[in-house]
Amino acid sequence: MDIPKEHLVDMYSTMVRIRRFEERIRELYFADKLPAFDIAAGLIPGEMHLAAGQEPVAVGMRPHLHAGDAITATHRPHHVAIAQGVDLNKMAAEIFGRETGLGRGKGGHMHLFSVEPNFGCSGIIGEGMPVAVGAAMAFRARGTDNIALSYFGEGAANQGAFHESINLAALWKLPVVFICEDNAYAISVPKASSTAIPDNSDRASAYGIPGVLVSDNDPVAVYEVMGAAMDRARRGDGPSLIEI
Ligand SMILES: Cc1ncc(C[n+]2csc(CCOP(=O)(O)OP(=O)(O)O)c2C)c(N)n1
Repeated sequence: MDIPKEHLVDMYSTMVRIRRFEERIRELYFADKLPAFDIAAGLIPGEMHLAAGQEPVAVGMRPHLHAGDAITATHRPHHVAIAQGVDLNKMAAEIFGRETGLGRGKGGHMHLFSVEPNFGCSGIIGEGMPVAVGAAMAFRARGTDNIALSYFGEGAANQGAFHESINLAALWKLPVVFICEDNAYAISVPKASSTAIPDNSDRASAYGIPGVLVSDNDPVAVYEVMGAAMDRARRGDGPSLIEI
């Protein structure tokens, strides 16, 4: 596939921006928490979920995104938020619990909400899927060509919200793309001990929608697969399920 050079540069530079941002967050997160790990201590009290290695999953959609598209992400949200263009300073302020943060410092790193661009995430596993379906319904009702993207972990694919959201989106041919980020573990639970089949993308056929597996974390492959799924949703042909 011929990919415009500016798309490759954009994806690469965004992956570097994500990695740099998260490396710095990691350093500052551990400040004053060690030697005996104290989760309540330091500049960022509480949990921290970073996405090192998952940058390609986030950046592949960027060149296909339109202004006004909605994205929902997970408790591991920074890479997707940065890839959509959420304000880095307000996002960092939120992570540090500052009044100048996206949610006035009340939400912390798992609860980043932005109106422009249209982004949300949650510490509740599977929460973003029905929200994306709702956004897609709103886009259809308003007659826009906007679409919704819903990112979730492979652990979330065993939630009831996964079935309910994909079934309804498929039935009503809503403009949504469901993206399962398979990092092999639901925090500490191996995929093979929680999921009956190896690939969640195979579950798509149960809902009558396309299911695509990107098995090698390659940003160019993600770009191609996301482009096709996002075009399909924008044309009104309904949702897709992609596992990366
Ligand atoms: C509804 C709900 N149940 C349980 C939890 C506790 N929990 C937090 S992270 C996690 C595993 C998530 O795994 P996955 O979706 O694969 O994402 P990953 O952390 O691997 O990126 C669980 C069960 C939660 N946050 N929400």
